[in-house]
Amino acid sequence: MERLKEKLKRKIDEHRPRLTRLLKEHGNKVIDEVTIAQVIGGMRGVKSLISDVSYLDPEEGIRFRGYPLSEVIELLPKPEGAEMPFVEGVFYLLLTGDIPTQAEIELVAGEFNKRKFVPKYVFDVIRALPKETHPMTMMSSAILSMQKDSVFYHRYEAGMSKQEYWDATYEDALNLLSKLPEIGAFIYRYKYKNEDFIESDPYLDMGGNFAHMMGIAKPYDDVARMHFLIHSDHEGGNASAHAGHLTNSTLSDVYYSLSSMTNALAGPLHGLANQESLRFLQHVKDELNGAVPSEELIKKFVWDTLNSGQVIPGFGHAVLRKTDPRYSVQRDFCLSHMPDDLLFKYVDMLYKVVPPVLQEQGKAKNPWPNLDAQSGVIQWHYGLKESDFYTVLFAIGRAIGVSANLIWDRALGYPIERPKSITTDTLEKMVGIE
Ligand code: NMX
Ligand code: MLT
Repeated sequence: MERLKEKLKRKIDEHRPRLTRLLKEHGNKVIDEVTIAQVIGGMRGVKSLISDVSYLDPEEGIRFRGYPLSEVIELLPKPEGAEMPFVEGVFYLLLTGDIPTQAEIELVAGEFNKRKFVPKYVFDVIRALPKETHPMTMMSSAILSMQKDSVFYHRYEAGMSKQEYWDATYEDALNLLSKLPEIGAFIYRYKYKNEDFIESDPYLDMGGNFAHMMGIAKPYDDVARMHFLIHSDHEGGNASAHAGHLTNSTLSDVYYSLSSMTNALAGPLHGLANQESLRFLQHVKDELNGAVPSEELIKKFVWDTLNSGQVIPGFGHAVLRKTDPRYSVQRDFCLSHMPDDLLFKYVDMLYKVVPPVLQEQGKAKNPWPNLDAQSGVIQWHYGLKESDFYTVLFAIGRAIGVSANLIWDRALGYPIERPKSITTDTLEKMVGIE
């Protein structure tokens, strides 16, 4: 059986000539135009990045290596008795484009297992922060603290050839990915569970072990697998993936890059929307004294929020123009595992009420829910009530896709990212404003 790194090397060797040909024969072809609205408006929709790991279609949603989410869940091997696939298999698919066999997953799981020991100094860094520090700051600091162990950094210092960049990045990615669930669980038990830590279990898969270290019973192992899977990748332009890619493009290593990724994810318009969404739901529930929600009351609440100048967290998207399939996967899970959960009834009522209200308001280009509108309620149901921890779960998942991208970025030798900025004066001159 071909090992993951051997397979990757073969695929890299096969892919490189495709880029060489595109550059040599078609390098000057125009594929997009940029308007002033796009320059001022956060580069929305400008085709200026390349990633083969996943692609986001506005109507259909995300495809991992060409597979829609429903097929990813169906085709990837699962632990015995589980509904959701091995997280290790998600990494394998994103990295290679192939659906792994059970045996191939076991090899990857073995690789993760032997690298997952977290040095004590990392926990000391977390402990050195005030306990009220946001868990995302703890996560990012913990990641950054391990930078001194970067294989890429040390090999670069020793004069590594460009041809080896991807290999060193691969080593860093596996070393770091294997530790993230351990660090996440540590932060959780440190911050909210009186430092009552639970030892990692070397015989469990990544999702199963995370549930075990969090101290949450089944089916939370499947919740963890589903969560890491659906959050792993969303093509190259989203803020966290882009922040990771940009940092790595300077040949900063995976530690610096995933810390950047984590920092970008910590904003309320991006990953932190899962925390905000749960808080919004709780707020509505409190206002309604925990009653079963009525359409009229929720509608009034949504309008009040909009009229006070706030966004409805968990709704809208920069690219998607329909309900996020990642929302639907989670909704299906709720319908089969927790249909009577009161907070889920609120979520479902928001699904009914918010899109028409946003349409009537006429600002949001996409009135439909994104994945953040559904994720918190599942965590809440299984006892994870500390909503400020939710984005750490997003970060562990997102690191899988970003790492796969970084390895390919270095394999294909993508250069330092450096778009051009222009001044308002220049724009005004361009359009003839005196
Ligand atoms: N509630 C209220 N207003 C909204 C919403 C919303 N959910 N979504 C968009 N708008 C507004 C937006 O603020 C903007 O207003 P203004 O012109 O006053 O600046 C206007 O509609 C146009 O925005 P769009 O072009 O539709 O959205 P954009 O691409 O700029 O931003 C989001 C996309 C996702 C940042 C935006 O929809 C949003 O703020 N949603 C709520 C926060 C959220 O759920 N974020 C998570 C996204 C997924 N993720 O995990 O990253
Ligand atoms: C993501 O998963 O990164 C979000 O849906 C945001 C995006 O794609 O822009």
